[in-house]
Amino acid sequence: MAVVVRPALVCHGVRVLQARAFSDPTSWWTFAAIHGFGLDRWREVGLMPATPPPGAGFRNVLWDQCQHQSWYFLPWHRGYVLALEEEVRAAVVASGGPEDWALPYWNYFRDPAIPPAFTEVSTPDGAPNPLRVRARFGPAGDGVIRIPRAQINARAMQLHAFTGTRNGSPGFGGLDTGFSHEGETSGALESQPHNVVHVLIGGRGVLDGRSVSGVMSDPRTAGLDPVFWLHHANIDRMWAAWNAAGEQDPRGEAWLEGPTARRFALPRLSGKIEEFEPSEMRRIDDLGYGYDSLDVGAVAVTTAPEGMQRPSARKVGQRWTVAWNSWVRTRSLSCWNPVAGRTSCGWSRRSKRSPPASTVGWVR
Ligand SMILES: [Cu+2]
Repeated sequence: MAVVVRPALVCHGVRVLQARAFSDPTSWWTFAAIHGFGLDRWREVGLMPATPPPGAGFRNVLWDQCQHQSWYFLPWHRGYVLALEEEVRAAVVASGGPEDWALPYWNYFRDPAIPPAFTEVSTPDGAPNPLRVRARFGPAGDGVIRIPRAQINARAMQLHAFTGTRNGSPGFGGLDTGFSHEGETSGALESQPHNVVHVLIGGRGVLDGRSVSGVMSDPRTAGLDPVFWLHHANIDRMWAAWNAAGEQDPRGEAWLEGPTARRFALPRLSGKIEEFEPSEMRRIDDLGYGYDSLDVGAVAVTTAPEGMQRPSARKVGQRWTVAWNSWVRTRSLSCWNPVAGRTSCGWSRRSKRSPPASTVGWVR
């Protein structure tokens, strides 16, 4: 069964989250701050909400968590995308949308241009388009978002080791680190295409007479741009494709259980802030979703495409309407319980620990 996902529903979901106060753990603003926060940067790009931010206790648990230059990059971002996705889905379902709504992914190897849904100034009803961000400048700084094919590659897919070494390959997934909000060496997939696409989308340009870095160019602001989530869905898909080709994630406790200095924590539909660890993020089947295709679509991939295809029997297709482009991401329903209105997947719940806060930069 193919389900057409109308962009209006996506806009609606984003609008619902954006209408929530900054102090709400499930607001758009909180999700962005979970990735990273910088007051000056949020102001500079014109996206600081008018509502007051939450208190320090809440900020210390949730904000500034994104894992970069680390072997936790992939599992942390998988959990992060899932948590936002379930919030948006709840808003979509509440408005009469499909219960199996899932985030689309943007495969820029196949479709270099951002879809019009993300660039139009207003939605068909004349209201401002919540999928558009003004400080999204693109490779030439002129607001045209096209990923030059020559500047991205998927060579990471050829690596067999997940974990990198300090003097050798960075590995598919990155170096063995503790909690790493910033660091020195990105894993191969994190470098290419992840970091490169961030900077190509965000770029640098002029906003209200000032030269500023784009929202997507900086981890402190990236989560504010709705296209962030489609980019990360594609990175998540590439990890799933790498596993589907038979490659193995780390098996030691240090990776499986996550960092001890600060635990990963996300707001869930339950209304609680729940901790999670990489061991829970290994298998997308167990998490209740899949992709319509695990073909990365990049020439550099040497793995046989048919070896990367997954069985599609239990998948439910989802598709943007043609006018709003045609990326597809599919999701099975094994974890989604529409009656309870929440997922039944069990993420671990642990006691809170105290965190440090810092910032990172992809800005060049
Ligand atoms: Cu990212």
